[in-house]
Amino acid sequence: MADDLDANKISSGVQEKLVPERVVDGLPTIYCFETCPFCFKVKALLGSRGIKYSKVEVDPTFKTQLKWSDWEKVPIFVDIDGTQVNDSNYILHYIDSNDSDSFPKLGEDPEQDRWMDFSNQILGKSIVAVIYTSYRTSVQALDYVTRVDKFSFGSRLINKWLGGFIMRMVGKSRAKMFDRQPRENLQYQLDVMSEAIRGEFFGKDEPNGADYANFGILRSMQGLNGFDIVENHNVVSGWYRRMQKHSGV
Ligand SMILES: N[C@@H](CCC(=O)N[C@@H](CS)C(=O)NCC(=O)O)C(=O)O
Repeated sequence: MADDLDANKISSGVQEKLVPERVVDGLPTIYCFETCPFCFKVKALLGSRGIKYSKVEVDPTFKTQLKWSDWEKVPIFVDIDGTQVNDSNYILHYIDSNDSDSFPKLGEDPEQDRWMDFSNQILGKSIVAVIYTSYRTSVQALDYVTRVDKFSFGSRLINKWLGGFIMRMVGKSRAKMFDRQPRENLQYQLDVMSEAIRGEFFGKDEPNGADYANFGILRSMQGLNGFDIVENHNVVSGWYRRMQKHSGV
């Protein structure tokens, strides 16, 4: 029972307990890693709505800046009244419903829900399989990540090599989830996804939750191994550019 209660405490979505002391400079605050795909989703939505926010960059090794939270992943969103929201797709819904309420809520539109799930369950895993497809590309990616994320100088080198090794293992396990080879699989998943981009966006004339969710995932790949697949895709490349313009991210 105590375990159940503990498990409930660290759930996705809006948390009961307010944490106003975690608001920085009186602005909505996002706790993130600079290169995290799930964080890009949230930054894209905030950017496209012109919402000013504070950003706390979490140190990926020790996650010191998250010690106050039972939820130990990024992103965490803290609204100006101290409302804590965990998990990227829930955060997108929370921000939208408090802003222009312009995309369907969770459970209102099965298509949007499906493609938001796709961003985490399929697309996120597909890009990992491509980025970390060999030791060379893994160390390259970790070199970038450890430069951009808030790694301490001392932990940079070890994270680059050890992280490169670990992520190569993760890449292998992600690749096993799919029948196709990593590059072909990503191309295939983009083909599948592009059938849902009806008009300019998933949300037709304006982006909805599925647009931010999938764009965020792909945005984290920019500059890394395999991004050429996105850039050269006949439908996704145009959509990606529209989302980038829309969000400024
Ligand atoms: N389902 C979560 C996944 C978040 C997630 O896995 N974030 C990673 C960073 S990209 C993380 O915080 N990893 C650290 C950890 O799990 O300890 C979401 O969509 O927000």
